[in-house]
Amino acid sequence: MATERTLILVKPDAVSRGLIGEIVARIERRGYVVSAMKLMQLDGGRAREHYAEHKGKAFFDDLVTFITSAPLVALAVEGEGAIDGCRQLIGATNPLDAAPGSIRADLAQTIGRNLVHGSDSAASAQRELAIFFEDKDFVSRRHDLERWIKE
Ligand code: DAT
Ligand code: MG
Repeated sequence: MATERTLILVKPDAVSRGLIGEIVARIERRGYVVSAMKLMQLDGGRAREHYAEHKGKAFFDDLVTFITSAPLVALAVEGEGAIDGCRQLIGATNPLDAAPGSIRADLAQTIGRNLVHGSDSAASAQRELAIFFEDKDFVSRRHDLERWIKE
């Protein structure tokens, strides 16, 4: 296991529903730390880049329209195994398949409005973080992580 950095998006539906705090709180309660955070409205170009793996799928255009429709919050989140750990906190893509206690099971109803994005691998995290953040946007949370994690 190693400290990892992942991209989390509090998507427009979650921002609109006033769930920024609820979602960030769940991530922080797990012990992960936020090392960059931006409230922004995504442009189409960056949306298509972010969701490039889904290009050509039936839901792609709706996905891009939705993710650019209103503000979202992009976060860089760090911790031991944070990539898979955040996916676990978020839950399965379809809220009806998500484990009880996960964000999507507790707070969402449909796959098209499932509130949160989390990178699914180290390669995805690196690629996606670069779409939302520059190197200068990150702060060091190393001391906080070292204080709270023990193998
Ligand atoms: P995840 O967000 O769990 O990584 P994904 O990468 O497969 O899921 O898809 C990205 C987003 O696209 C997902 O959060 C919601 C939307 N989506 C995926 N499959 C869909 C479908 N069958 N119908 C409508 N939207 C879908
Ligand atoms: Mg995905």
